[in-house]
Amino acid sequence: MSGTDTVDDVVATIARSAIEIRQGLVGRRGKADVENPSGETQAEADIWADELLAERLTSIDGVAQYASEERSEIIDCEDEAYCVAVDPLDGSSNLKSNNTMGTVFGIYDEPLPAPGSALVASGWILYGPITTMAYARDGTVTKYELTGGEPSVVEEDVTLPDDPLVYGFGGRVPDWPADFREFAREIESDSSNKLRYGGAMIGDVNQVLTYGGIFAYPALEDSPRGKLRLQFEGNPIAYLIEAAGGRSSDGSQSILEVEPTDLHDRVPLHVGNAELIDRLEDVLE
Ligand code: FBP
Repeated sequence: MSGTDTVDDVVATIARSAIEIRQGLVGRRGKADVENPSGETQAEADIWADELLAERLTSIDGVAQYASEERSEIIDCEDEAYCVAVDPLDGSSNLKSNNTMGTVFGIYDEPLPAPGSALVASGWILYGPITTMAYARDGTVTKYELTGGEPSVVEEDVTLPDDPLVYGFGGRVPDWPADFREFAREIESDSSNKLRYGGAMIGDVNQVLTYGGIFAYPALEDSPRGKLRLQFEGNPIAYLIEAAGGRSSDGSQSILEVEPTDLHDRVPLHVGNAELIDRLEDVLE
């Protein structure tokens, strides 16, 4: 991870910056009184982490574009190769209560907005009791622990466990469409499944990667595209979960097949063990 090509340089830079981002959260837990392009009030830390990553990633040779959930416009660079999309702080509303958060990144080889099929690598940092990174490239997933020095590998060829254990579904239950509610009831009524929902997608998806299961932020009655953003959250998560042997779906197809129309498009997101996503698609048909 010391940097042999642009993709390695991007990932090494994000991994190094994550340690600083974690430390820099202290003193930046307040609201910034500004809205992001999706209309959500930003935390001071959202803006700070975005600026830090923008400055570092746009100065890497071979980075053509930087885009973030926290800014409306893409930053274009002079180089032409890879386009980096990040959610600098996923789940930043958890800052107030001091619960889990993450940083999500996707590295595309097409100009943004791009479909997930244009991803060459993706990953997430999890700010939990320790800082870890899950990283997918070339169809394999590796988990690292980050301490500030060289990332140390804790697990290679990570795959979802065969027997699913956990589930977490976002959005208010009364806002779920009837078919999703039916699917959720089916999952809940299986006594081998346990609820895990922490309000930061990365924390919840990381539980699925670790224990097997399903995470969804589905379409809602008054928001048919759900809440999560395709470029910054949906695609990177789907790419990694699929590389780990799982499936992703927007309800009818892999999230990686969804054609974007706008940088800040949302997508109904369902990821997890293939058999659960198959069942979900049957119910949502
Ligand atoms: P932010 O990145 O803006 O915090 O939003 C994304 C997110 O926080 C996800 O991480 C999480 O799954 C979801 O929103 C939680 O939403 P809700 O508060 O509706 O449960």
